[in-house]
Amino acid sequence: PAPVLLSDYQPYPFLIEQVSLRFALLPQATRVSARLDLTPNPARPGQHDLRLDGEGLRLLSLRLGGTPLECQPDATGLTIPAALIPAGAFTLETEVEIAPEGNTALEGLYMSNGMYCTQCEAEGFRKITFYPDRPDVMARFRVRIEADLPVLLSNGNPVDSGAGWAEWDDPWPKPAYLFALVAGDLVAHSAPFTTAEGRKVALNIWVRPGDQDRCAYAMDALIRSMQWDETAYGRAYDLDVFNIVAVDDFNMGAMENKGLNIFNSKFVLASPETATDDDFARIEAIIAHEYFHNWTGNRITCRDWFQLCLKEGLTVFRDQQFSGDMRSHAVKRIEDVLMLRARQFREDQGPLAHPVRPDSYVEINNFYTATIYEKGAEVIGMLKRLVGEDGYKAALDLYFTRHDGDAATIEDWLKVFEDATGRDLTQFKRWYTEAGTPRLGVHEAWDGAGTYTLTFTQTNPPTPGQPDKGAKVIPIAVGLLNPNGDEVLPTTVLEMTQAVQSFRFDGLAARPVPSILRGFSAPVVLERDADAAERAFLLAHDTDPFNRWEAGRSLAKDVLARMVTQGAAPARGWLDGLAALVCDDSLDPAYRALALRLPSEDDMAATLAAAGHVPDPDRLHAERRRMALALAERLAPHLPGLMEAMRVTAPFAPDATQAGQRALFNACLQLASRLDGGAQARDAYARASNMTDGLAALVALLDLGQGQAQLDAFETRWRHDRLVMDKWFMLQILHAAPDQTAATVARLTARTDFDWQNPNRFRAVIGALSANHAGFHQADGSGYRLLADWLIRLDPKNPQTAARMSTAFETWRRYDAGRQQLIRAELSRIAATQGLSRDLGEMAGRMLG
Ligand code: HT7
Ligand code: ZN
Repeated sequence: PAPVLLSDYQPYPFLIEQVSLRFALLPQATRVSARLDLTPNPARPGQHDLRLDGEGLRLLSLRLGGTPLECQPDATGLTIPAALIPAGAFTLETEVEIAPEGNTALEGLYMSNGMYCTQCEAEGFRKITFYPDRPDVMARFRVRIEADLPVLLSNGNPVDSGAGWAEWDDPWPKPAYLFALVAGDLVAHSAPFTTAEGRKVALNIWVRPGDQDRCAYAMDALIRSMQWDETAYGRAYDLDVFNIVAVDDFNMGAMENKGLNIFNSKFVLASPETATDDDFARIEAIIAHEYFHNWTGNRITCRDWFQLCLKEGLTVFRDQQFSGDMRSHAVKRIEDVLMLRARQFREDQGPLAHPVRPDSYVEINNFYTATIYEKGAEVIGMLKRLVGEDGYKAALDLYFTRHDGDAATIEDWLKVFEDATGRDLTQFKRWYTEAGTPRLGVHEAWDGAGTYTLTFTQTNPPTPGQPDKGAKVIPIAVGLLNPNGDEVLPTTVLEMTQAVQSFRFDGLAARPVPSILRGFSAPVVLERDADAAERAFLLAHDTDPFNRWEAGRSLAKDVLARMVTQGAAPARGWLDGLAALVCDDSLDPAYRALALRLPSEDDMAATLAAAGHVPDPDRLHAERRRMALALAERLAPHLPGLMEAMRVTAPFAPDATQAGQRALFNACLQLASRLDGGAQARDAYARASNMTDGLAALVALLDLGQGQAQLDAFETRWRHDRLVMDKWFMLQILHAAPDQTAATVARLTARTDFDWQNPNRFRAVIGALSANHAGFHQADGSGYRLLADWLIRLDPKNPQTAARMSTAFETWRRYDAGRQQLIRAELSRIAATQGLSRDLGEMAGRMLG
């Protein structure tokens, strides 16, 4: 298929004043009647055909201005010739039939456990009715739902209802991708909320009967999100109801439909027995993210899908700020950077690299990526660092007043910053238009007489379709420490705009130790050949918590790299430095737990490849285990005391304090298990009263090649709980020995409860296969073959999920010729599959290059 190009954008020739929809819901034959009130769009003068998108719709009737019209749709929509269209305002009425029960792609109107639900972003509305399915067409929607079901929901405010029907009206014009409908046998967990403007809002979380006692945390997170957006951004909610529905079959995390958010049940339902601390934190973040979209995405939406980062980057940035405020900014920043490096840097370094604002796509669903979301958020973080708190606030206030009700662009976004702060952002815009992770080299000079100079060199590597790039604006936050560890220059943001640029610091008493890129002030790879002593010094003294952690991290990566490439022993300096940090009671336990986390095998493979080595996954796996053992031995004298101090005795609370204590306790348990043959982990599993502790103990056992009895007990207890069983499936694969991974997947996929058409179950199993680095990359190609087999099987049912999961292959260039050939063969086999979807076809094609 031909790509869609940003440069081809033209406004839609018609405006839609009002949409009236009527749904008569039946699993095999739902009738959708639509009435569109149209007028010509003054932004596109002249006579135009009326083109409506529509896919898989059986057209039953069509009327233009009340008169029946004979007009046959094609495979992608319906065209009404310009000659038939009256001047001025007119109406178009259609009636179509669709079959939600057979919709396994989970786009458009589909069914999940007897419940009707919708997913319209990005282009799902065209599977519901004929419509201009593009985000710049914004209209008011009125919806009538008819079904023999107790709960009938749509966007906006409820108007009226009776037995078997309900009507909804959304006063806010919106694009079709924000349309939603839910109908089912549901129960609500409800709470009232009054906005700062005095509006009384009914909050409801709708779930299947029996799940209502697992909604309290999501509701609490929603209320905190609503309050936070009022105080942090001055944004209040704008309808009388806010509904959230939990759905078991869902392609992504959640969807911000106006007034009717639809969530993957995994990101709503939680109790201490069923959800881990990480689950609670993720629920909080996703509830906040979807709620924040009400302003950044819904009130101000995107002109076209190339502008996706306008809403996603900004909303991720806002949810990151929120989570930092709710928990710990330092821990949140480290977690966000770990994720950015694991997912976005990996994307930027491979065949799928694309700019934060791409300029072409084949299938838009393939562009809901870490680059759009996470790098999109980083770019906003840089803007904020450059213009300061006040400039950021002024720009955001201007954005909301100037663009409320608009379908906006990245140019609009940058213009509000320019207008609010007087800055020229022409060069900064390259962050949006150029792909790739800049590499930042550092050279230091000390003149012996008080002047210290840092010279930075940026290189912007080529990416697919973008061989040459200009210099970027890079905010480099720097601090200087003197040799006794005192800070002589507090954090200062240097603004790099040239390819090579020097910054001078005068009046220093001694040669300082630099702390560069504090808080990870820009999404770049810092290439600094600091020696181990300097890193150990920063690990002990840096006042910037991110860079302190980063010093330990880079030390650990150096140590592991030397173990892998030179057969070195785990370095004493790293072990001692880490031990001192972990035993420092003045530090947040969550932070200490993060410091104990070893670099992942995937991260190490990327690092080794960037340094010119060919990573050997088996060796990496073995050396990482040896590293963990050395750490366990070094910390052995401290582990009992640490575990005692971190033991939570109070009743379970999913807050940051308790979660931090559990994280450090369980990190220590993990290490202790390497020394005691699993005795403490067995005991911890037997005593665990919450999922966090239970799973941590189970993982410790699985890593020792034990835990079968515990897995069996777990299964017996949770076999009827889908979400909990997803964890059971996933853990066994994630922690399988490399040569056992494919066999474990084969055993688990043969079970009758491997419901592969449920995206959560599919991701739990097949996603875990590719996340087990050494297992996936077995030299015999068994991991690659298994993944390809399952993608080919899933694709006809659910192309979106199949395409997303194919990204496991994106790193193929890192590995040896044998593995490269095996992966390419699997990608070619996928690409050659008859009837392959546009989604998976595009991904396979791009990865093959
Ligand atoms: N805006 C949403 C992105 C999305 C999506 C969600 C669920 C299923 C399919 C989807 N396609 C795109 C979610 C978000 O970013 O908040
Ligand atoms: Zn989003």
